Amino acid sequence: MSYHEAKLAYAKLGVDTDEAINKIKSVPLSLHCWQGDDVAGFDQRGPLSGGIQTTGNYPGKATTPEELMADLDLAFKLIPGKHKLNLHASYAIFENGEFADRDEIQPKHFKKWVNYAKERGMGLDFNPTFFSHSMVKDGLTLSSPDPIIRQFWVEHGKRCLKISEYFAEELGTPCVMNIWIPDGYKDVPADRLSPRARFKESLDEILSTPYDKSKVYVCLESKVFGIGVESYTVGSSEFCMSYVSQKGIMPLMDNGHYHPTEMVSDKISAMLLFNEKIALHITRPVRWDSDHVVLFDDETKEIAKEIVRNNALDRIFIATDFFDASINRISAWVTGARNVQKALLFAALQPNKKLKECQDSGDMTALMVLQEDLKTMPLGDVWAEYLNQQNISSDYLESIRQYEKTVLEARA
Ligand code: RNT
Ligand code: ZN
Repeated sequence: MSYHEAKLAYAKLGVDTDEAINKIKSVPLSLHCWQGDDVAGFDQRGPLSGGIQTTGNYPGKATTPEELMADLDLAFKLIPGKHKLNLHASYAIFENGEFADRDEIQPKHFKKWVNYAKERGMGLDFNPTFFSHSMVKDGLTLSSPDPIIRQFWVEHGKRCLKISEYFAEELGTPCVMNIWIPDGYKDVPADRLSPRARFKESLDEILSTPYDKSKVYVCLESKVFGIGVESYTVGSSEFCMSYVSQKGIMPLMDNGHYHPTEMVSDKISAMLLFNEKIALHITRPVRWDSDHVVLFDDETKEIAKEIVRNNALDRIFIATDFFDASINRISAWVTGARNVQKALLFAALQPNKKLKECQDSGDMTALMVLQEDLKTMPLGDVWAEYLNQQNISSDYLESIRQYEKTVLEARA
């Protein structure tokens, strides 16, 4: 089918394909830097910790800032649209033998990233890194009973607020700063209250740092469990939801962070009624929070539908969060990000008014028939047209293979 025919087919349902393309073409995604190097970062050499895991050993992973930047460039080139880059504090860049620990990092350690972003006209988002570090004691950071540990991480959080503000000021785009801590227990704890009370106090302390709320949007990411942290997670959903609403900061929902039958797509509408803005980590949990590359699957589509049909594109910060070390990492970025975009386009192509009328008139029969029909509508042709308009080829494997041969394979 051609775009013209697809346009006619959608028009029969009352859907304008040009309008749909226009709606999604300027939606910025926050692309996570950590797919490029298996969440290693540049500030320490220890293993990845905190209950998250990368598996695989695909050759050519980025091990220096220059390599990561080059890989990101290719990914951004192959992803349509204009996006933000999402950095973790562990990606600080130290020069001339200098080093600053997490409780000492400063904006200057991210100057190269700011330059990178400036040169490409993109914004930056940020994340304090509360994992993969020797000051994580017994798996705990902000909730540790040890005041020295807690203080170290509170200071880290405060410094990250300053760095986020620096990003926003330098780039003229607000910076979303997401707080996620890995704290929890492998086995049944004796006291579930005190760690949460300490987490709350630590967060209060971090947020007592003055920062410009119009420039930095702080959010808090909840989680149900992690590897080695199966029985108890300090930053549970209830904790985080309650905390953000009390403090007027943003909730962040990662769709790998709930029980497998619980769906983030179903939570979005509820959160929109009580929060001006919300943030998402789009990932693909396979049986657990495995952070597989995002596919064009049912839940990704359902999440996109909730964003688009509730007119929430400007109220929801969409970030990607996955890390697969078993395939070409640039391809992982591009596949995952394109699938989020494709899902948004799919959502923008729904005859939402018609569907809603079926629901409101109680005609669930027609609703089911129509929803099933929509699954085989010519989305692919509209997607191809969108890529075409953006001057982007639908085939990205070739360019990635080329880069793999010339650049990745040359890396030791
Ligand atoms: C972990 C969280 C968190 C991390 C990143 C690296 O389960 O999803 O968002 O993936 O901060
Ligand atoms: Zn996440």
